[in-house]
This record gives sequence, C-alpha cells and structure tokens, in this order.
Amino acid sequence: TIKGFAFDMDGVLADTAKFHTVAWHQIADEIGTTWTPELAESLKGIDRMGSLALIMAAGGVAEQYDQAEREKLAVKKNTHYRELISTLTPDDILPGMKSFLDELKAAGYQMSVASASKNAPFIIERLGLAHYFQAVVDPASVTAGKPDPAIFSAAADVLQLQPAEVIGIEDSSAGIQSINAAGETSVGIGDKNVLQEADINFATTADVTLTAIKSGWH
Ligand code: B16
Ligand code: MG
Repeated sequence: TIKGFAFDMDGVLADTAKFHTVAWHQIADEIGTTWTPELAESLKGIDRMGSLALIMAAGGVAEQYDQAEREKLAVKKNTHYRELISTLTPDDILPGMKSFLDELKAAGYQMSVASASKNAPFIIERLGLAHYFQAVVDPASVTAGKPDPAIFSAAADVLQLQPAEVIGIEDSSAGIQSINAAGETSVGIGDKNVLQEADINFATTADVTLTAIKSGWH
C-alpha cells in the first residue's frame, strides 16, 4: 500500500531548471565548453560538483582544473544561481503541482523532498510549499548523489515508511534510477524516451493527478 510521496524539486515542484541552465551556461562559456541541450539535460538531478565535472568533461578540459579552482567555479555558479532564484514566488510552482499536493494532503499521504539541491529549503520556502512536507532530505547528509538510491531511501526513512510504500516523482533520468534502486515506485515527468525506466510517465506536471497515478496511465 502506498502511504507516502517523495518529491524531486527542480523540474517537479519548481521551475528552476531554466535558472540552473543560465548559470551553468555562463560557466561553460568561461571554461571553453560548448553548451548543448544534451549537456543541459544530463545535468538534471546531478549535484553541483558532479555537474561541473560533466561540463568540464564535455569540453575536454577536466585536467586543467584542480579541486580549489573547481570549488571557485562552483561558488561562482551558485552565487549567480542564488541571484536568479531570489525572485521566485508561488507563481513559479510548476503547473498542477499545488493542486496535486492539496489532493495528497487531503487524502492523508505523507510527503518528503528528495532534491540534490542544497538550495532546496530556501526554494521550498520561497514557493510557499514548506507546510506540505514532513521533511526535506539534506543532500549533504547522503553518501552519494543520484543515481545512487541513498537520497530516495532517506526520503522514505524520514517518513518512517518502507520503500514499497513510497512513490518517488522525478524529472531526471538519474533521479528515476535512484527511485528504482531504492525499491520505490517511480513516476517520471517529461520525455518518455529520456525517462524510459519510470514505472509511470507523464508528459508534463499538469498531467499529474492521484487518479492518473493510481490507474498507472502512460
Ligand atoms: P544546487 P533536483 C538538482 O535538483 C538539479 O536538478 C541539478 O541541476 C542541480 O545541479 C542540483 O540540484 C544541485 O543543486 O547547486 O542548488 O545544490 O532536480 O534534484 O531537485
Ligand atoms: Mg529534478
């Protein structure tokens, strides 16, 4: 029996992927990596230092940057990103998600956030969504990022639920892999070809309802 839901944030609750893209694109230009839509997609759900490593690898410049220089670039990206998200309001909640959260709350489901973002508590607060969630997993507390199952396992643990009692909702391939490896049911939001491994798929957040999930519509 499903008793709880674990939510990814960027790309599921919040329309913030566009801001990550703007901030990383600038770093890519600075280090000489050509920015492509495929590179942008591959960064979804990947933590900050992991994303930077992927951008460096794509440009073939990884060996030119030591740890100290990488940390400087990551700080620069995050400073820019924080500027961009400082203007977030409840209007930036992705379509349909507020009513979906209301539906789940009314039905008595437990809810947690499993975001790779260290900015998640700030963003959830800005969007006015904090009261829906029993807990926001601190990504710094898990041993490995998505696609490792650790963060979605923790999202079930904080609700004191078994993995089989939890549905995880994600917009990234790495995140779907994390949910599946944790032994939870996976709901993918976005391109079916990118999120092939999801148990249930929806094209956009606007399509997500409890009824649709229960009937496993594709
Ligand atoms: P930060 P999610 C992820 O959030 C983003 O998808 C990913 O693009 C970002 O690099 C990562 O958070 C880390 O974010 O730099 O704010 O700590 O999709 O797991 O909610
Ligand atoms: Mg995401």
